[in-house]
Amino acid sequence: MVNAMSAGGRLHGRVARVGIAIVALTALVAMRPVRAYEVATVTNGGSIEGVVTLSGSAPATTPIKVTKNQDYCGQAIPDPVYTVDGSGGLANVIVFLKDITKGKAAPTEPLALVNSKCMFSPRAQGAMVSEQVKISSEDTVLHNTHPQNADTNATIFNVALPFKGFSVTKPLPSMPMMIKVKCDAHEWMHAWIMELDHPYYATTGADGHFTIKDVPPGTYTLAVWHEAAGANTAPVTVAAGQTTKSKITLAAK
Ligand SMILES: [Cu+2]
Repeated sequence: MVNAMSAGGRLHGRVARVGIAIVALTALVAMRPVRAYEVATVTNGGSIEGVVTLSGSAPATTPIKVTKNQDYCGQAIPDPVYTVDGSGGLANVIVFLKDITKGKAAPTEPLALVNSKCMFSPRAQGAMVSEQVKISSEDTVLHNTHPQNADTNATIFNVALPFKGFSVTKPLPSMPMMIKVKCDAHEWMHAWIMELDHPYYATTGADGHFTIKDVPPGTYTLAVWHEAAGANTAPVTVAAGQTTKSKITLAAK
C-alpha cells in the first residue's frame, strides 16, 4: 500500500482499512483447499437470499475531492465506500460460497466494468477465473482501466478508454485472486473484482440484499467481503428447491 505513505490523513485511514480487508480476504482464500471446480447440471437446486448489514453506524465520510477534469467530473464526488441504507443494508459487498466444488457453469455474459461519471461501476463484483470482462466508458474524458493483483500489485492489463462509447473486452487471469482496479488518470477511481474458481457469488445491492441461485443441496460456508468493513462468514444449508434466508453483519472499521 505505497500510496498510504504519501496520502493525507483521511485517505491514509481508508487505505489502511482496505489493507486490512485484503489481508482478511487473503486468509479466506488461503483456507480453501486446492482442487478443481467441476461443472455439472444442477437439478432442483436451492437459492440463498440474504442481507448484509453494517453493525453500528457507518463512519462519517467526506466527498472525494476531484483533482483533475473538474470541468467534466465536477468538484467533488460522494464517497461510495460505506453505502448503507436506512435499515443498515450495506451495498457493494461480495458474497460467495467458500467450499463448493461442483455445480452450475460460468455465466455466459461477460462481466461489465463501466467508467461512468468519473467512477467505476460496479464498485465490487465477483467473477469466475478466466472470465471475459467488457470495459467501457460513458465519459468524454480519458480514463484507463488498470487492474492489479491486490496482493502483489502485479498489473493484469492496462487499457486506455479515450472517448465515450469506447469498449475493450479482456480475459481475467486463470487463477483465483482479488483484483483491485484503478484509473491512473483519476486516483480516486477504484473497483474490486473477486475472482473465484466457481460461479456462486453475488454482490449486495443498495439495500444490502443478495441472491445466489442454482445451489446444489448441501451445507456450505457463506462468506462476505467488503473493501473497508472486511470479511465474515456464516454456515448455510441449502435444501433442494428451497430458498434459504441468510443474514450476515459486518462491523465498520
Ligand atoms: Cu479515470
